[in-house]
Amino acid sequence: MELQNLVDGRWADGKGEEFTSTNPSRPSDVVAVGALAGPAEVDEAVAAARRAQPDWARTPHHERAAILSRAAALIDASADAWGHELAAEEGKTRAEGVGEAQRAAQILRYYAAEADHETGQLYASPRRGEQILVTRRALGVVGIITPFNFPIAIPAWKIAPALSYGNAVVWKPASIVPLLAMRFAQALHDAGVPPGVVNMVVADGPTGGHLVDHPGIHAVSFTGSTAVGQAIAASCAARGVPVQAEMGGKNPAIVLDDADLDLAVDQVLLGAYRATGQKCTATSRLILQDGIAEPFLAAFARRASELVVGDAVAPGVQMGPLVSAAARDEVQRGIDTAVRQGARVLAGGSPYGGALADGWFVPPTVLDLPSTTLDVWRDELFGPVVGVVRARTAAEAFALANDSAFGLSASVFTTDLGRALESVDALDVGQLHVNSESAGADPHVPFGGAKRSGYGPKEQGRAARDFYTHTTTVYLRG
Ligand code: UN1
Repeated sequence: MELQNLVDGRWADGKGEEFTSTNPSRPSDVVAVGALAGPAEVDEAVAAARRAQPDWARTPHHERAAILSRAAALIDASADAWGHELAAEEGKTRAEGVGEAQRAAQILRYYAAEADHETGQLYASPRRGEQILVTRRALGVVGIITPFNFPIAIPAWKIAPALSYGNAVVWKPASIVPLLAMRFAQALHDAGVPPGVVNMVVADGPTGGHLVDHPGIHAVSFTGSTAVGQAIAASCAARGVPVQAEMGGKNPAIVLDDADLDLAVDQVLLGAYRATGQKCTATSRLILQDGIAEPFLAAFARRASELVVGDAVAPGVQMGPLVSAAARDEVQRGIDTAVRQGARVLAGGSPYGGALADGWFVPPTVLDLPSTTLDVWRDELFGPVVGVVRARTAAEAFALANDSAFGLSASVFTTDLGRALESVDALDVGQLHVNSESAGADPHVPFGGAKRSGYGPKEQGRAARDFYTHTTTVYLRG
């Protein structure tokens, strides 16, 4: 597949550096090849978006919604094919890829339905003959920067609300997954998004910086690493540009001594190892209350070792590779450092030999930690690695969970409603899953993190409307 960019409704070759995306399960297989976009194309895209946006905002919301619904139908119809391509380019399993495509369609339908909802409020006025009306308007042109790990769902949950509420978009997807980005942009284009309303530039980080710093941009939405998110937030804040940054996580799963053991094992496996642990919401810290710790760990380590790891597109495979050689090396280094610092390997831990040695695979890994001072307990490691500590009481478990720079998501496993409610009070996180895995997000409710996991307004649901619009308060007299 030839890598191209969509600017002002036209597909064109990039003018930047040559780039090849490959299949992380079989890195000699090329997925897409071409030239990246550079700053000049970002300038063209921003100019096109600025030209197109006023008319898009004046287009009746129901017409914009109909386009989003058409895009959803196109994606649903392609979900199987896209799921396969996603697995081949990104490394999550085919089933997860299909699920992600369907999720993108669901998100588009949610924001299409926004056309049927109220858009403002009417207040009484203290003055005779006056009403006060609060209306919403689009921000203008939004710069959108998305990560590799959800190449269509995360773009959908940023681009769909941006478009539904009347904004135009310049989108820079992660350059490592350009094929799925092109598929998504093409679906929007085919559904009837007018030229210039959605522009996609596949580019490297510095060109992304050019987009963030562009004077023509009215807001920025970013998902990715904490370091990049904080730099983007600082740059936007300095210029007074609204910004939302969804960043890293170090998400705990707490298993209390009254938990349903089988359920907890099943769910923590999903949270830790689906998508090869490459989710900001993945479980990477396991806090086990004394009493349940040993039976839980025995079952969990065995099940982790039994997961079927292999080519992400192959039937029956439960975990694919990491996205790149660099990602694989970083995760393996993190495991090796943990072992040097005293961690005991209960599952995984060492690189694969044999057929899997050629791809970017790391085994599902469980590390029993001597203390919470280890790097693997503190720093995000974007991969299938879980560190385990024990707690005497529920209160101690909650305190260990909160002792983190991050606050994205957490799981608590208990059959005691009182303890579940205690966890709601205790845990400083954006998403709390009681008796379910730490990942997952529905389109109609807020998503985002506390502390270093998030900056600015949250995403999705009403929160998305609040971010992608601002209010005009109209003092109305006849
Ligand atoms: C999910 O848990 O299904 O980049 C979504 C991420 C998050 C999205 C997680 N922003 O992993």
